[in-house]
This record gives sequence, C-alpha cells and structure tokens, in this order.
Amino acid sequence: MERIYIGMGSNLAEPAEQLRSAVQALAQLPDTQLVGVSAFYQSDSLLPGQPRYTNAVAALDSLLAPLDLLDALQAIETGQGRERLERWGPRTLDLDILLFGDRLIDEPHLKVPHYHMQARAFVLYPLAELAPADLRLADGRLLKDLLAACPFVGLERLPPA
Ligand code: A4P
Ligand code: MG
Repeated sequence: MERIYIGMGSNLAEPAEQLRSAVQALAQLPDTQLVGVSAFYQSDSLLPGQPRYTNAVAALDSLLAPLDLLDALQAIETGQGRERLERWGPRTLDLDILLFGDRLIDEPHLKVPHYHMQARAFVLYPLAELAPADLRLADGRLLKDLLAACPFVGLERLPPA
C-alpha cells in the first residue's frame, strides 16, 4: 500500500456536493482505502471571471498503479459531469494526484508531485491537515517549508457540513 494524496476542486453545480460525491467514489476504488478527508476550503479562482472554488484533499492507501489511479480519477470526473472544453475551464470536478508515496513520476500524462501544488494555499493547507508534520515530497522539499512560503490568504475554511 502506498499513501496517496488527492487534490479535489470544483466550481460548478454545488461544489461542496461534488466533493462529497467524489469522496464516496474514492472510497469505492478497488484495492484502495480512504484514510482521511480534509476540511473544505473556498477561494477565488486563479483565473478571473470564474466562480469561486471549493477545494479539499483526500488521503488514500492503495495498491493501484499510478496510471491506473489516474484513469480511475478521470472516470470519476467524467461520471460527475466534467466536460473538458478548455484547459483550466470551470469544472464540476477536478481530481489531481498530488503525491504518490515517495515516487517522482514524470510520464507524459502524469507528473507527481503535482506541478502547481507548491504555491497553492488551497492545496497545501488541506494537505497539511492530513499529512505528517515532517512530510517531505519526493523531490526533497518539506511541506512545512512550502507552507511557510505560502500565506493563508484568500482562503476560507468552511465549517463541517
Ligand atoms: N496530469 C499530469 N499530472 C497529473 C497529476 N499529478 N494528477 C495530466 C492529475 N492529472 C495530471 O488535467 C490535464 C492533464 O494533466 C490530465 O489529462 C492528466 O493527464 P485536467 O484535469 O484535464 O486539466 P486541468 O485541471 O484544467 O489542468 P490543471 O493544470 O490540472 O489545472 P489545475 O492546476 O487543476 O488548475 N482556483 C482555485 N481557487 N482552486 C482550484 O482548484 N484550479 C484551477 C485549475 C484554476 N484555478 C483554481 C483551481
Ligand atoms: Mg486537473
């Protein structure tokens, strides 16, 4: 089993409901256990003119191979009505593999650690709720150093539903 962290985001069609459905779908993946889910956080879209996002992080233990997990996540996104009209477009559900055990993955369709996570408060703060305090990314960076460089600005932690 490897510990995997999934970043979840939605800014269409009742985002918090989208994240709750995604968590249920993650819990049903084969050879996989859902270990934890962070609080939900709201923030403005990085792209102007889009609705606000709700984001969270889920922790899984899984025997799935990375590309099989990516396929499964894309099937969950599609099952929840995601349409890939444009990169970075608004979406009902985005599931990103943030970390996969201590692996560095550099495949055409899969880069882990996820390429944008280091500077995104809506990824790092929910991740820190689940990860050990001394978590080191496979590329050597410490989560606590990334957090220290990424202020908790514009992020609203939602109360539990
Ligand atoms: N891909 C490569 N590595 C990975 C990985 N580690 N996990 C590939 C998942 N996918 C990975 O992703 C495009 C391709 O990336 C996939 O086909 C996969 O092979 P996508 O989900 O189709 O496209 P995307 O999500 O539009 O692109 P990207 O770069 O993942 O966008 P981001 O970074 O998710 O940005 N503002 C707030 N507040 N909260 C947000 O969540 N998200 C975005 C989108 C913009 N602004 C936001 C948020
Ligand atoms: Mg994505």
